[in-house]
Amino acid sequence: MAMQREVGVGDFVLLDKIDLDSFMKNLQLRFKNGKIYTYIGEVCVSVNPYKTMNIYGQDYVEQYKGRELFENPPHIFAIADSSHKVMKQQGRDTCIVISGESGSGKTEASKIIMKYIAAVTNQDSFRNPSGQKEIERVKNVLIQSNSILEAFGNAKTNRNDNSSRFGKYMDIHFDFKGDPIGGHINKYLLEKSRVIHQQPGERNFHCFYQIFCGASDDLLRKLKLTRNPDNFFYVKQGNAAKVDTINDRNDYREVTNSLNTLQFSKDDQDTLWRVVAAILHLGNVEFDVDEDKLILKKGQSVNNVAELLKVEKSDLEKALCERVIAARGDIMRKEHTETEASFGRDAFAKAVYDRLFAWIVGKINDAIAVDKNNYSAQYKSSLIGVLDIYGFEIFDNNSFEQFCINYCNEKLQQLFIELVLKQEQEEYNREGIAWTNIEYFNNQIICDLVEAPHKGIISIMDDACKMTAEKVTDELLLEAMDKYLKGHKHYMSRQTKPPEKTLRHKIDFRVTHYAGDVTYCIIGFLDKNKDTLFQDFKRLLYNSKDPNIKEMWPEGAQHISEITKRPPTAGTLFKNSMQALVQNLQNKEPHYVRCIKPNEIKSATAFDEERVRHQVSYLGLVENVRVRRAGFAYRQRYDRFLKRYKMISQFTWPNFRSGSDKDAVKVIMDEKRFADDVKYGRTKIFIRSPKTLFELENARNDLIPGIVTLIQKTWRGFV
Ligand code: AD9
Ligand code: MG
Repeated sequence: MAMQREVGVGDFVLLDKIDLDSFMKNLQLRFKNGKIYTYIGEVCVSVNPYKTMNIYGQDYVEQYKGRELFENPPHIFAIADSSHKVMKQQGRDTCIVISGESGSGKTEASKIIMKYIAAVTNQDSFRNPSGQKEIERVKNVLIQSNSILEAFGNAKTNRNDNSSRFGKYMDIHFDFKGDPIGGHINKYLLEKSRVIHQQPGERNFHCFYQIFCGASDDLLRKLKLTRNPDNFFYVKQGNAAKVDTINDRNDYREVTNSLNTLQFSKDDQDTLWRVVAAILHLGNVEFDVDEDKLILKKGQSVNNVAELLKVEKSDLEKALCERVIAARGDIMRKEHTETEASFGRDAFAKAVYDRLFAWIVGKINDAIAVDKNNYSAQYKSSLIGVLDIYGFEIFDNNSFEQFCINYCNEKLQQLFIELVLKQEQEEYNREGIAWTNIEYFNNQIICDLVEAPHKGIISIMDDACKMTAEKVTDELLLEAMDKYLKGHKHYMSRQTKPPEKTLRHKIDFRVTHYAGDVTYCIIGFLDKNKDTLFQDFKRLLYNSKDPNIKEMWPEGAQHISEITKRPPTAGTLFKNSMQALVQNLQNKEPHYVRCIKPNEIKSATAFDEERVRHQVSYLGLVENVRVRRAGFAYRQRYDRFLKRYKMISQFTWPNFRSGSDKDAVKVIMDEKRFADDVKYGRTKIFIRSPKTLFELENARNDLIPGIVTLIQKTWRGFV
């Protein structure tokens, strides 16, 4: 036990005192000792080590495979194993929800989980070598899909060098033996504004830099690029093309390998890099006004874009400088102002990238889909869902994207509260154990502030977007928000009282999120919510001679006069996707990994107490421990309990006398005088104090050497 004290307790429920200070002390002690994982019951708290840990090798896989949580020191492998075990043994769909702020280690955790699942499956299929080969292929493509998705969906931000700029939910399907047979990825709102703009110190998506560093001279020539990203406006604004922790050249090679493995044909890969290069050239297209007429500035960029996208140059020029509109039945051409033209070009670049990303995910899904030839449509496979989203973030400038990302984190926090509490409550009810409620902050109020019909921020934004463009501005949107949300405990702007000095008049509003205050600048919200792309661009791409590009833009076939319905806004689409996601997760047995970022400087040793304390608080981890304990530090099924502790009573060891498992457990606990500290549920024993558990463990440990000797003697008798 002394040993255990030095590195802290492996499960926070075993702490003598449950408060934030004791929690922090334990977490810090463990971090300093290289123990990055600690449980709260079945929830795994993980602290980003910011260094390579030697704890994910085959030896560790063997140690955790098929074991119960309490049999080994805390590890994310145990969570993955538990999820896999439940799925395999009970045929239930499970999910692993990984949450935590930006840079806390979610994406790494999701990859570790996938590798673990790959390592423990398909080990005994020697009787069916062809099946085994197929499973190996599936495992390989599932893992390799990561490098492609990260190249196109991750970027360096000021909080994380490899920050996920899209949400990812991946289902892995398993056959009845528990071996993976395929998967499916759902992606959520890619932060496409990054394509055209980056804050100082940040980069565009990784793929843009990989191409400069990794592509062959020949390919670069075809793409009309030189090795220097500084010539391209869309990738140079952050002034951070080189990142110490990133090797773009190697990553390019890895992505190419993965593309090959995932059966992206030569033509597909050709399209992919051509579109990326076209976006780069598009960023250098500039406009001018000559005698009141909008013109394109001279240069090669437009030619390059047209050639790379395989569209007619004259069509591209037209789409950049004017648009076709339908007004009261008449079709007219309207020349852009310079501002409209720049806006149109940027919207075009963002949309092209967004569609490219969606196309890539679609192709990955084709490659990882369950093979219909091997498994019929009726085949009932079980699955594990792994959720890795963008973490809560606060920057110097926060816009619509941060608003969506932080709302997504609110939804997940809400799910955590609901499921963790609901599960506990249900368990106590099911087992017939009396239950008292624990106080905690319920962030439903913030979810409502964002998503409620009529009076939520998204709904107010949508109403503003329905007005004609000339009438409504971002400032007016803010006024409308103030009108509806004035006095809301989690909302504030300068118009609300008392005046808040740090907010800029008429352009800022603040949301008090569960994880802290975030000030959003309203400028750009309306445009980003409307997410308009002129039909001319859609038609242009639909007419591309590249069949892949054409396939990405099916709605380009529509004529402007046929478009009657306003498409749903970006905010509403995101809200709907979040609600669907939560519903999906609710139907699965959840497992949780709660990631914590130990410091802001990516250090392997620094433990920034204030920052960690803040995260522990807003994640509600101490409340989680309290709920988990709710007077009961430990609960276990009677049969499992007996398996572990039967040797401490002569009633059950060496021979079980008579009666049910529950009766036997009662006899043990009475004998050891623990009766006052336990409650007997229908199928489980609930133990109140961790001390009782320690004493049970000690009693067991004291006996084990004797038992080993006994067994050895018995065996010697045999040989
Ligand atoms: V974001 O919300 O996508 O911005 P994540 O996903 O939470 O964020 P990520 O997994 O990308 O964070 O981790 C950030 C960095 O921390 C990684 O690039 C690694 O350098 C480092 N990290 C995280 N977890 C581990 C780990 N288990 N072992 C070693 C780690 N390094
Ligand atoms: Mg991530």
